[in-house]
Amino acid sequence: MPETIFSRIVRKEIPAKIVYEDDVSMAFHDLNAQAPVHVLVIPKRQIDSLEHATEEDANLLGHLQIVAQKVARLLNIHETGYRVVMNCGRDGGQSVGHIHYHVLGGRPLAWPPG
Ligand code: DGP
Repeated sequence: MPETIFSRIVRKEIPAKIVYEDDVSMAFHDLNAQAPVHVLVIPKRQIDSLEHATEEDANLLGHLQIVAQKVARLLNIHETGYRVVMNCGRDGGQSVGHIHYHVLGGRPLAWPPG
């Protein structure tokens, strides 16, 4: 599995605007923000895609969702609402091969997505 830019962000070799970090996860602002709040929540350990996650990753994936909730509260979008989404594979629009949830908010978000 080739390493991505996200592993370098985890090791703090390249800068990111980090909003939350713990032993197993990190959350930082997306470089290409699609909403007033757009944060990525990632595991520090690389899993390249949801398609390759296993039952052993279930606790970690659940943890990332709770981190997404923390991020929403930290950035004060928890009352207006937000979206937590993970892109998977080509048609899902995934461009970085290190699993991540997008936390989007700060404006009304259209549904269905494009
Ligand atoms: P996805 O397309 O779902 O794989 O989302 C990848 C996101 O990662 C995309 O919204 C842009 C963001 N991104 C890519 N490279 C960097 C980077 O070096 N730093 C930050 N902060 N975000 C990045």
